Amino acid sequence: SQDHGIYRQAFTENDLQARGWRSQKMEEAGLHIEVDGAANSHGYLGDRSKPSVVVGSHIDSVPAAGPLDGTLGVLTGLECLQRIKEEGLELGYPLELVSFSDEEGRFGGLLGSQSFVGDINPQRIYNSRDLNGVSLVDAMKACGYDAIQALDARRNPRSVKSYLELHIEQGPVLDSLDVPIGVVSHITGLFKWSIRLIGRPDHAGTTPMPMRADALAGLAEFSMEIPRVLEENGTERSVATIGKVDLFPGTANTVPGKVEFSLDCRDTDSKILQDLMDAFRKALSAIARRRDLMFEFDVLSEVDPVACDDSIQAIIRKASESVGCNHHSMPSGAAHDAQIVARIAPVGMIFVPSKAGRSHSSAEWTDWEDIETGANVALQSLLQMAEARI
Ligand code: HGY
Ligand code: MN
Ligand code: MN
Repeated sequence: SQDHGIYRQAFTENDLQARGWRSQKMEEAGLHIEVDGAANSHGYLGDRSKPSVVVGSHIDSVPAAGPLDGTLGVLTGLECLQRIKEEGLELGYPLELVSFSDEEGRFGGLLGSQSFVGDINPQRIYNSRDLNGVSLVDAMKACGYDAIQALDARRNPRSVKSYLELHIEQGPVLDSLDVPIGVVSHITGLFKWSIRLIGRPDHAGTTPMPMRADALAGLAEFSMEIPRVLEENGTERSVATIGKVDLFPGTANTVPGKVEFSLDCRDTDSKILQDLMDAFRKALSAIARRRDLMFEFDVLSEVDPVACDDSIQAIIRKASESVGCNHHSMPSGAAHDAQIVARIAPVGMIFVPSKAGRSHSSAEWTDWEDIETGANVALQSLLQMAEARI
């Protein structure tokens, strides 16, 4: 693409191709492969009569993405299992690589891991549509999957011992500290809404300003309210983003009768998130009243913040020291499959630095030696978590 970004959104042709390549690499690594009803791909190593130590992430991307978000965790996980198999190491617990479907939220968000923990229902499956109106059912069907089977992807919690995810930081902290390993303490919560402000389409030339019900003017005012709402109800970690806007009818000489836009809001504290939801709803209703607009919104995703497991954090710190590198404890401002898996098992996350903190952009980059360090820390951590006999 001309922006040099990657377009591997869930259940697109690009995703399907990447899935094929990934399965081939998992086969070559000698893993036993299974694909569940949510099209999560699993690669097993060891005696499955015991609960698995799972290592995972996702290969689907946002539009115009970089090369590493998600994919780095799946491929370093694959590399670790391949090495462990080649060395013939004896494992106390089986290892399981999982590549989750639609982490990025073409259809709401974290679909694969939510299916894995049994957190989805037929209504979510049948109602999910992407921002262009394509249904999850149709998109999965085009890739050869039957969406309703996602209900069968639910794992017996007793079959998962623990979970580890290596991921790029996607922020500037490690790069600015020049520290190669982040030990994630907790993962942010979020809510994602699709909001509609509905006014009245009118002639741009004949309608006097005070008589307009201009939906875009309402959005502009709401966007300017965000800093105040965060200041009054949030913390220094709170963030809110309007990432996508559609105007209707979208012509130069018509007053916009309707706008549809996304709101993504995050914080690591559930109570704060609740306060921010209430405050944004109040702001929207005040603007709608003042401007003779109607407003409605759909909740696309609500994800609780989670704390990572202390003992896995300690394992990651020890693994970093065993490979002779510094580490830094930090929260994650991005959402991850790990926070969903945390509902059924203890989880840990390893961050590697993102150059200048860039991500969800073709500027996303991590130096090779940082990738190698991260993979080695993941390998040592997995050996500890699976109680390998070395
Ligand atoms: O939006 C996120 O935090 C993640 O990249 N899906
Ligand atoms: Mn990701
Ligand atoms: Mn992402």
